[in-house]
Amino acid sequence: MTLEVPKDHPRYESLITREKIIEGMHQKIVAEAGLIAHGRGEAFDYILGESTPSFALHQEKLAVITLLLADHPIISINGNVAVLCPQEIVQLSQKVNATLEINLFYRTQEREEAIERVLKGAGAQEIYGIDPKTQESIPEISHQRRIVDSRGIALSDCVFVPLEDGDRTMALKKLGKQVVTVDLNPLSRTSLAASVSITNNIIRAVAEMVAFAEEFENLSIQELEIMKKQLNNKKLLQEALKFMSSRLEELASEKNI
Ligand code: PTJ
Repeated sequence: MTLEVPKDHPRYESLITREKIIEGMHQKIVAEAGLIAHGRGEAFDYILGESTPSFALHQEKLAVITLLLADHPIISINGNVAVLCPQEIVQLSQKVNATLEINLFYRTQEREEAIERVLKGAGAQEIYGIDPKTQESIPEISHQRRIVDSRGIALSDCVFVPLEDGDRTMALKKLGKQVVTVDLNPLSRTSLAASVSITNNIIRAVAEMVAFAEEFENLSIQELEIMKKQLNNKKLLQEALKFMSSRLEELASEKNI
């Protein structure tokens, strides 16, 4: 760790997370642009109040149900995700029966190997996306993320793509796949285009998704379908924006400033 963060610092958790991202960049896990993405996420988390509102719990439930109902779910991993919640994302993959696939925007072999080590260290058994023999290209995407695993994203009917750029979300949707995402910015192109958007910090979201997956593991397909019908992605995304806007109103009131 590059900075010794005092335990009594009022921003302790946030500073520790920031240090993890910086350290992850030095270890070639996180892309340089991952630091910029993290800062953008932090700003939205501030507006959210750095805790999980009830609408986000509903979004997470919908995401878990969608993954549980999928025939071939895949969880796409990038550098930020690998550093922020490695154990939780591996647990989630086991609970919803989804294989992990490393898929990078700023793709290098060094980064792929570093991320593979992190995931294996967190307990992952099988990891797609790193074997050149099983790679293929999605023509709808022009950048590095077009390279996917023929056993994984290429085949899947549902892809969980946390902290994603908008292009791939739209391309995956065009290919008929369901896309689940976590993005603190409810107005990002990914949040707007995904089949299920979670407006929450990935650190809280994935831990809460693991708990939902445990709660739902013995439910039948019919029971899951009934719960799914009661949750509406578009309405929940609207709730996210309304929540943020009313929190800003409240923070701007006389009693707070
Ligand atoms: O590891 P790579 O090479 O695949 O690159 C990963 C990044 C994140 C750099 C790449 O996907 C990228 O450039 O993403 P964007 O377009 O910056 O989008 C990242 C989104 O994630 C932004 O909308 C942020 O608000 C959001 N975000 C950042 N940190 C968090 C977050 N959302 C949830 N939790 C976070 N901790």
